[in-house]
Amino acid sequence: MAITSIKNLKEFSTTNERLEGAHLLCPGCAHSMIVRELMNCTDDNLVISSNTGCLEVSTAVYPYTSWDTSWIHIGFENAATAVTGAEAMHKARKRKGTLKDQDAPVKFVAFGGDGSTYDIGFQWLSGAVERGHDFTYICLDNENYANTGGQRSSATPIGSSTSTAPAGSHSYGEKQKKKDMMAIMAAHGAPYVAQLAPNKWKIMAKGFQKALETEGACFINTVSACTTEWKFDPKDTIAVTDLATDSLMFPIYEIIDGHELNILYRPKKIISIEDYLGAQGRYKHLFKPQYRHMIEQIQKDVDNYWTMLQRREEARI
Ligand SMILES: Cc1ncc(C[n+]2csc(CCOP(=O)(O)OP(=O)(O)O)c2C)c(N)n1
Ligand code: SF4
Ligand SMILES: [Mg+2]
Repeated sequence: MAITSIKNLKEFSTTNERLEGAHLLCPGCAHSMIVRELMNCTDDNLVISSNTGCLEVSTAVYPYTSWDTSWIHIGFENAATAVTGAEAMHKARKRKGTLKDQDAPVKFVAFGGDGSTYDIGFQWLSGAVERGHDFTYICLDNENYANTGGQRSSATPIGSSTSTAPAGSHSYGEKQKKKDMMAIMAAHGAPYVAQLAPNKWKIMAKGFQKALETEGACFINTVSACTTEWKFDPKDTIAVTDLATDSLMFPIYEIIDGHELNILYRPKKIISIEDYLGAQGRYKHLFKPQYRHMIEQIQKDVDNYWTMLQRREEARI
């Protein structure tokens, strides 16, 4: 694989412009940062699929497109299916010798939101990973169905207020805990699974490169801060993402071959979950006296998860 150098941010971020500006994502949306980072980390040809969601509707408004690469838009369920179909065809044509350039390196990548990844496209993603196609699936996890008005998904964290699980005088908002997609994908035996965040851009680029280099089905969950539904100022996207990684609400780690767990980022100073929640309007109600106990519960859950990750890393099982 032709890897782009990741020594210098300015150089890295301008080397390979394959997602053009003038798209219609909200100012401050992290989706485009993550997509651009993926495209900048390799010089290989890319075949990309995106299902319906904010990324797709905002980057392909007929007759325009922001995608300067092969790009397939497909139904909400099928980002994994579409790109793995292309991968299977490429493999077959390579075997038969019918490609125009037999040796041109090509990588296959699917982008899906959490609504499609954790819920509506889950079965298709599971099938594609189980079949072992050579592709990378990247979930843009903003913890809600943003494109259709901020409904809860199974990635929505407990205590968050959404349009279908609103907080009010009788409810603290979402009642279910977030689905552990990393564990589920690792349990498929995927050769490479990682959780990454755009504020830690070098770690993210290295993780993307590792996934692209690894043969087989790789899964990456990325934290994608959503200014509109998380309710913070668009200029604060990276600051809020810093709070997400440094409070360990989004720990950064990888799992190799379904079992070898490595923590990729250890905050110098772990900040309180209260600081992360307090920076976003979707958690505002938790600071009222009747719901403060939820902040303690969330902190406990985050602490327990971090302890589990550290034990698994140490155990080297
Ligand atoms: C089968 C199906 N169900 C529902 C929809 C409507 N729909 C389109 S985009 C969307 C929300 C997408 O949420 P997510 O996947 O999390 O991406 P985001 O917009 O948050 O980036 C929904 C529900 C659809 N297009 N197809
Ligand atoms: S609603 Fe959220 S995910 Fe959608 S474009 Fe705006 S900031 Fe991005
Ligand atoms: Mg979403």
